[in-house]
Amino acid sequence: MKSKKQATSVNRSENSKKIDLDLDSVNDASTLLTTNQGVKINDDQNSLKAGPRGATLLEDFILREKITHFDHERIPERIVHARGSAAHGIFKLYKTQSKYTKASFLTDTSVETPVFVRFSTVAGSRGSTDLARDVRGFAVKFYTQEGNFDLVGNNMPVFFIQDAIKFPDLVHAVKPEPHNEIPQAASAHDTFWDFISLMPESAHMIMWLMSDRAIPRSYRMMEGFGVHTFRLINEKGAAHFVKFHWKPLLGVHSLAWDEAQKISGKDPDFHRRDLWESIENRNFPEWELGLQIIPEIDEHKYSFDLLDPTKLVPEELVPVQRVGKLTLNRNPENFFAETEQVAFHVGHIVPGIDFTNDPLLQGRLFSYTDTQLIRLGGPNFHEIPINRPIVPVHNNQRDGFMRQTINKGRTSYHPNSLGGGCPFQASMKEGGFTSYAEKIDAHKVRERSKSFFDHFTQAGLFYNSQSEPEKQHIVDAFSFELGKVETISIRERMLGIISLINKTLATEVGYKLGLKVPIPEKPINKSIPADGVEKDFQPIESKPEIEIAASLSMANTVKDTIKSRVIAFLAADGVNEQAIAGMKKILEENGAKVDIIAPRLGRIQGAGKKEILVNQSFFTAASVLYDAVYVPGGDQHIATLAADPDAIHFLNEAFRHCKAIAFEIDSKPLLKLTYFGKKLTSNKKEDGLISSEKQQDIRKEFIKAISRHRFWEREKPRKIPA
Ligand code: HDD
Repeated sequence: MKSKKQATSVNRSENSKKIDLDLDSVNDASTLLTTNQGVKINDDQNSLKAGPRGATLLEDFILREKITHFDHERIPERIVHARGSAAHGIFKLYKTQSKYTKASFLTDTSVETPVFVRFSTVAGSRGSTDLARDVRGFAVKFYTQEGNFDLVGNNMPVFFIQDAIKFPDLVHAVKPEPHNEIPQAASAHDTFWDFISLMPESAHMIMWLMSDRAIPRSYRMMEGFGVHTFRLINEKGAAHFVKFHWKPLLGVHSLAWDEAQKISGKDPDFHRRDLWESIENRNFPEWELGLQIIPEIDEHKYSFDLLDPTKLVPEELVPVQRVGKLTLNRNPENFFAETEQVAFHVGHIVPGIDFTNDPLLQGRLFSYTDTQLIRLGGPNFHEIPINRPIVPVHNNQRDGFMRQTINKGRTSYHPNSLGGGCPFQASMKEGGFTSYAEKIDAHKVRERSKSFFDHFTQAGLFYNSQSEPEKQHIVDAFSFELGKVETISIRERMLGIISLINKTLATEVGYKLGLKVPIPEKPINKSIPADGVEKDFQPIESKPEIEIAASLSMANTVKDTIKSRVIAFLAADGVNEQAIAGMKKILEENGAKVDIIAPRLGRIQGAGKKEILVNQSFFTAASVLYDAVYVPGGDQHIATLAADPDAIHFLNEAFRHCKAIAFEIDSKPLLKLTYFGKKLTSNKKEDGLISSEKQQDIRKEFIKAISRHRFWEREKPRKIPA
């Protein structure tokens, strides 16, 4: 058998062409076609028939096997988070956390823990756009030396609901409406906002969903959150509360909503492609694992309840300690076998980590196994390669659909003597899992703690902590989403809820909807306390510890790198090739990628007669797929682009989406035709527009501008066409 990865030429039949095959895609050295039972197939062209013109015979096991397998190629997609992309990587700890936990991957700095990470949108189906306004799933499977630990989080630190019993309602409301299956991958419709406007506890999460966090630039530029409060347990059995965070080293960056909608048409795989290509180009995505540790004694210290998943712990109150690094360095070999079949579960924990009584978390502990049973067809999904732990599995579970393990011996029960007592229970010393012995002494009730009833304070904190452009984007998002709602009373009710979060926000959204802000309907929390008498609890208002949390605004994120940004160079015949070469070199040295975009593919000829390879044409590219634009000089090239409406549109759109644009002074005749060209004639400096006429070192200035990501202030006044 040839070694893996070795490329070879395989010539199978006399008249077949020689083709290069990567042996990874071939099951073994023999390339003969077989059935799934390994029987070699002699004829894959004709089914077995009673005579050349006769009926097909039921006996044809080869045909039946092939068709049956084909019929079952699709499995039920995930009910939520169906659209996802994933990658392999490693997690490396910086410093032992043994003070807080005994989990080996958080205590032993010599270990590299393999991981598999799946990012996703929530509402859309498998083939939907990556660019929906939506929460992003951020699920990490750590294959630790003590078994698998899954951190099944999102890119937002809070959730819509407080109790898992409402999850089916939430998902039914956000999915396409049941009568006509519209809209796909969008929350902008009546049933979603009907539900949300009646669920005041969703107020905080809705603010995140209406913020730019819901339209990330890249999976690589999102934060991740475990959302719930978990527990860390150390060797001595002492517990600390913990919130898990992922901090992207490239910073947290988003797109403009207009841009996201256009990308949905131009490249709906935008995030998937970005993740894939970054890894192929060895621009490995990186995050630091952050821990917010809270001593047990501080359980009731805050104005919010640590068990309430609609609340976050501001970093300003409890700093995030960065304890290790996650690097994604390998793309999956097979989308279905890995990305689709991976099964995450919040209940996959290892010794040293434990749950809290967060009622959303408690419900999730049931849901994730149950969903894999239907999705992956039975109880043996842990045997699928991507789900297998790297440590051995020994237990007395047997049989069931798709069982892979051939268990040997007579005993499948414990205790036994015939099997020598195997497998044995593991003592704590041997790493056996023991649950944290939390004291419980309570009545059995269907009730919610009153400490869960402040729904608006943190929603307001989030809004107050945003920069002006971020606030404006929230107004726009509400105006878009509620504008798509057909039932006026739902718009009005939601406007009432918004007014409880922030009055100015409600007035601005109301203006865009052409509605007066109503007196809000009193949101009511129904609850039946232990005495059995139904009571309505009014929302409470607690005094927040802080008025503004800088950590909640993306304006304060990392803005000092252009690593992996994609820059468009517009060019045509007669372009100044030195300008192209010089700018390209310095951008690439700083880690960016350059695409030369011209009116046609192939090669263009520079002013000095040098040939330049074109990467994209105006037919295949669009400004929304790029982070910044550069226009080199050259008279003939500028004249060609000035006569091309696609080139002008490209520039206008990049300007509208607040991107950095750099241009050489002789490109003026083209820029004069753009919307922003007028600004060039004035002496006023426009942030993010860099010209060799005004800036001394255009290359250095351009790099600085790209690393700022966007110049959102440019949206004022908001009258930019494109
Ligand atoms: Fe969930 C998938 C994250 C609440 C039930 N969830 C799923 C995935 C992520 C999350 C990232 C995709 C995993 C993957 O890539 O395969 N879910 C969350 C977060 C929640 C949350 C951060 C709140 C803090 N989920 C939640 C509740 C329930 C579920 C309350 C049910 C009671 N979630 C599911 C599920 C899914 C799922 C139906 C669908 C596919 C799957 O599990 O494997 O069981």
